[in-house]
Amino acid sequence: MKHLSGYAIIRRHLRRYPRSLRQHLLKELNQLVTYEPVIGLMGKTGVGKSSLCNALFRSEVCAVNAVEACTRQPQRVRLRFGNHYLTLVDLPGVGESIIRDGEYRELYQTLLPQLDMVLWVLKADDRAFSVEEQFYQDVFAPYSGSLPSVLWVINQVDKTEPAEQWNWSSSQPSALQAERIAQKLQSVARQLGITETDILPVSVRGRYRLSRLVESMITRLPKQARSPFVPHLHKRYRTEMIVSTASGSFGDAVVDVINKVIELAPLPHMARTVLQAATHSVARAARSVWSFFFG
Ligand SMILES: Nc1nc2c(ncn2[C@@H]2O[C@H](COP(=O)(O)OP(=O)(O)O)[C@@H](O)[C@H]2O)c(=O)[nH]1
Ligand SMILES: [Mg+2]
Repeated sequence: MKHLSGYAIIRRHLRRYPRSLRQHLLKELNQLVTYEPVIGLMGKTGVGKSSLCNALFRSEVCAVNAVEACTRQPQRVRLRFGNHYLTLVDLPGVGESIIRDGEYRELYQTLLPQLDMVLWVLKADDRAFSVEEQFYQDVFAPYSGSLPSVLWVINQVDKTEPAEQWNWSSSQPSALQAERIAQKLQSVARQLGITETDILPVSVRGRYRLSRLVESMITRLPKQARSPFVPHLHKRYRTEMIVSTASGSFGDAVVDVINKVIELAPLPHMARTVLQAATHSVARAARSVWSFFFG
């Protein structure tokens, strides 16, 4: 129902458009609204991937095809909220004791292009990340395509020594812990050859910097994936920043779609100019009905 009102408002803005063009536009718009983001999860067993997803997402988990035991195929979980879907792919390989040379390269060659982004989760109390480093160098670095954005998450920073100093009531590390977390970040960046801005220290159990994580995720997601990502978040993470980033990107995507459709349509020059001039009012309408679709 909510979606219908959103479409009704947009349809009204499109009433001067030629019929065929209007239908084409509504179809493209529907694709923007129903786009299903796909997020890859990397990280050894026990780092907290499942805990993190449970902390961020409110959606119910949909049934997925039963996965055979011992499969090397990625495990997929599909989340649904209303008409919105989000797929989480648990990526296999990292942390397995024996990785035969090149075993995963081919699999990732087909997997990586399907992903909108990758969350690569590490554990703060791990001393070194040689397994991750090796996997990253062997599988991600040789990938011949444009890599999806990778956001590195150092989870469980509440365990940073002296662990008893963690302040559970304010969800904050002590000054000493904070200093060591910053050092950890630097050493991870150095070891993996990545920039510190791509690494985020969090604690799922300590509810530490999860909002920051969600904000980093939304700016790393491709534009068309941002709005459909939002309905799956718990309410506390649907902040003003998240909503304005997502709705702004939705408006941009609508402008792109309108321009593309007008460009392709067989229209007299005059009509094209008139429609192009109206693009921004349609995009403004699209932004204003954002909450009908994604709120
Ligand atoms: N101390 C602490 N424990 C955590 C944190 N996040 C997850 N855990 C625990 O780590 C264990 C493994 O978590 P899980 O989500 O199953 O990891 P996964 O194998 O990566 O999916 C569980 O016992 C969690 O309760 C955290 O931030 N701090
Ligand atoms: Mg798990």
